[in-house]
Amino acid sequence: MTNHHVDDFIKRISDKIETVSGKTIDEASERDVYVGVASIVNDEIKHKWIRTSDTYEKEKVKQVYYLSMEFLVGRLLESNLLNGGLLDVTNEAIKKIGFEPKRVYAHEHDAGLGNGGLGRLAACFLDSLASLNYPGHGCGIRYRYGLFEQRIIHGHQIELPDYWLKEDYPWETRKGDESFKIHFRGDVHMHKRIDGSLEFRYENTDQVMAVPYDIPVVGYKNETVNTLRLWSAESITREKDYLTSQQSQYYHHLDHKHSIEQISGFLYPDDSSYEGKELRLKQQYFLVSASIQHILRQYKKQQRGPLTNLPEHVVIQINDTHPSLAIPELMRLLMDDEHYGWDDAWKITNKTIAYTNHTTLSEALEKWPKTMVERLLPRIYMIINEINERFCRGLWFDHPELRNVIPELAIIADDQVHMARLAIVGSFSVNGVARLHTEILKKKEMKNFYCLFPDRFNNKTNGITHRRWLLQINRGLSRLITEVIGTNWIQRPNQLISLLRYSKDSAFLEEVDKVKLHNKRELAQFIYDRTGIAVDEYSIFDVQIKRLHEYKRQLLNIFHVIYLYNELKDNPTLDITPRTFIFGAKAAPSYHLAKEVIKLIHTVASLVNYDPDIAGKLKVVFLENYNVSLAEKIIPAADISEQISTASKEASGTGNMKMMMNGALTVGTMDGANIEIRDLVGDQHIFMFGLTADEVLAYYEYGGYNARDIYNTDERVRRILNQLNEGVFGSQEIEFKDIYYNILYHNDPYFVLKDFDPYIEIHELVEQAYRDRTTWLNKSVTNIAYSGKFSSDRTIQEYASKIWKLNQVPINKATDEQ
Ligand code: 26Q
Repeated sequence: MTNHHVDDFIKRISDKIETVSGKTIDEASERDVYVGVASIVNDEIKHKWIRTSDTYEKEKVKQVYYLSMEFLVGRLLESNLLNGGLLDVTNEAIKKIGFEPKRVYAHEHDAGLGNGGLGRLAACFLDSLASLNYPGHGCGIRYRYGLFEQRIIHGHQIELPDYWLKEDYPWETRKGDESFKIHFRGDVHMHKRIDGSLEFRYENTDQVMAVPYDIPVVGYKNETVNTLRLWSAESITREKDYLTSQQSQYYHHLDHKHSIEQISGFLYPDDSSYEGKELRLKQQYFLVSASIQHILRQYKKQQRGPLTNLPEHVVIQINDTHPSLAIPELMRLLMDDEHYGWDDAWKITNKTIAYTNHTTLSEALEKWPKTMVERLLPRIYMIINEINERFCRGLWFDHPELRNVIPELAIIADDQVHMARLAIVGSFSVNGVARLHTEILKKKEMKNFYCLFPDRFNNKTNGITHRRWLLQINRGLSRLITEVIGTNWIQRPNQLISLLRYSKDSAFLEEVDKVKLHNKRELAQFIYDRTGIAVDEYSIFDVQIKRLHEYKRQLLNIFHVIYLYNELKDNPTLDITPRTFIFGAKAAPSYHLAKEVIKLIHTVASLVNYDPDIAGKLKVVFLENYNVSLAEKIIPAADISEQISTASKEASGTGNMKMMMNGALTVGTMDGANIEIRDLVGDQHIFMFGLTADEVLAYYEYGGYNARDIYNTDERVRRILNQLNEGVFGSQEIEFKDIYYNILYHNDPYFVLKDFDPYIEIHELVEQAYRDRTTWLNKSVTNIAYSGKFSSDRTIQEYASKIWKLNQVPINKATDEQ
């Protein structure tokens, strides 16, 4: 970085601050600098953004629309600077004017428009699409409140609203003139047209405006800027309607306006057990109707020919079943507005929509009461009904062997609309998100559908953007990698494999060790600032960060901690490698047991952290409000990545990939993408343990295993469970009877006790391995080297070539005349 460059940039920042904040650079606050830099980035992006959409439009290229109820984008300034090639110069400039870059970037509110894996995946996909020059856009909802903010008070989770828009959000542009009307409820009237075809008219509907807010998605050092379009619900009522109406109607109007704005009011927290809330269904239809109307209007405006050609120009990927109403909505628009007959409309729809499944948990599958759908979306219900009738009729006549399972396949059955079934029947591709997950879908969960449509099912193992999750958050490691293998890996993450040549190079390993230590030191400081807990930077940083759910088994992790604590209490001179257990997890507000586990982690923490017998050998840290920004701080410092879900339950996992890429070693079950990580690195570079998916599924077939047997025979387990039941943790009357009962009286549905012994054993191997620095670092580097496969660039390439049939469309650089 030349000084010249940096000084020019400082000039730019100070000019910006003058115009935007009306201050000189000397008067500027940290926030002024943030606002100024963000505005500079917007200036840089503007032309590229316009040129990108012009190019797609003029060249009539095929485009993908990624429909998702969630986009967990996190902060955007630093990643936009990185992708725009401005990060280094900005960092230098900010430092030179006396500010700390990280603190400046932290002024951006972390956009939490997602729950976890599924929402973050959508954000990573957008980054890869733009970076690989693919014409692809996101469509989502501009929730006024993102996922709740978590506070911990006396070990209890408290939820606070996340009003992320309270300060100006610099990345969005409102496009009022591109709004659409969305209809709910009302009556459907049928008329015969002169040509004999049927016409449907809707009357007395509730109308809502969907107003788009666009966010630019900046490609990495290219000219592409794609769009994330988030819809906001607004009332159609204007001020003058208040005037003309009677006074007594005033509050009625306000009330109405308020209920409409509720549609994009807040993001529903995922408790992985499905609950049919009408407002959620409204949100889903709102997203889908606005997005499909937008897609069709673009198509027509660009004169791409008759809509029968739609599948050659557009592909719509639906992120889980949440946007699966896209299927009947596209049918509705094609038939009612464009006057296509059923068969043509069905062909178009079926060739345009593709569906990604993210779960096999049966309790999480979406189902809506048919009466609710019928009342809220009468025309949509008619169409779903027709899809169902035609599908079931086809089954009856063409597949006599399936006649007795029709109730399990029917889209409408037992008074409910089964969204996964609708999604499979209405789309041309159904994909799982890791190899094992897809196999389970094909062989178990969706077996009959797989028999019917074998060609539809395919796997697309998840990925993460290595730009954010390595290049941006771990500058030290990235620099080191580039020093030995050059910069190619940044564009071609698979080239990280070249690191294998250095995996036994002691000078290199030493540098890797230093970087990790540095990252751990920074995290240790952060932990101290936030919690007052002093952790040993030489201890093993053992990390489990993810939503709290029984199947993810944070409980197994904390049982391990209690076990070690008991061991140390029995024998205080025990020579163990010091460990720091780090947790981050939000529990769904209504998920009682999950909240109990949070309380347990805190109780164990307060016991362990201050016990003189433990002498700092164990520390337990729970970092509150786990979100994208917190993940960015923790992941570069992780030594151990805990991926310990009950086998068969975690569709893929993506935190496993993020930590692997940052040199952490995985302690994991044979579940989700862990298996693919193991296949790459080999057994000697990963710590796998526990039941396999086949074993778990076999147990379930026979009603589970006997948890009490383990309680009776394993005294370590008995001791822990009794401690939960009797409340020995601390002097408080804190006890954890609900957890105790769930395990012993509900027969340990997630096999915590069954996997306890192998888990303890594997951790003993971890401890031994950690003591041998060279071998450990070799494992760590081996993991980094193989992590390139888990770049979402690879995932997106696979979607693009196998499902979407999409071409890369590089955007030309602006010429001087333009
Ligand atoms: C449904 C109905 C009502 C309210 C909320 C929801 C809801 C919201 C979000 C249901 C599920 C989700 C999110 C699911 C999710 O994140 N699944 C994860 O997806 C990742 C990306 O594919 C996988 O890596 C994880 O294994 C999977 O658990």
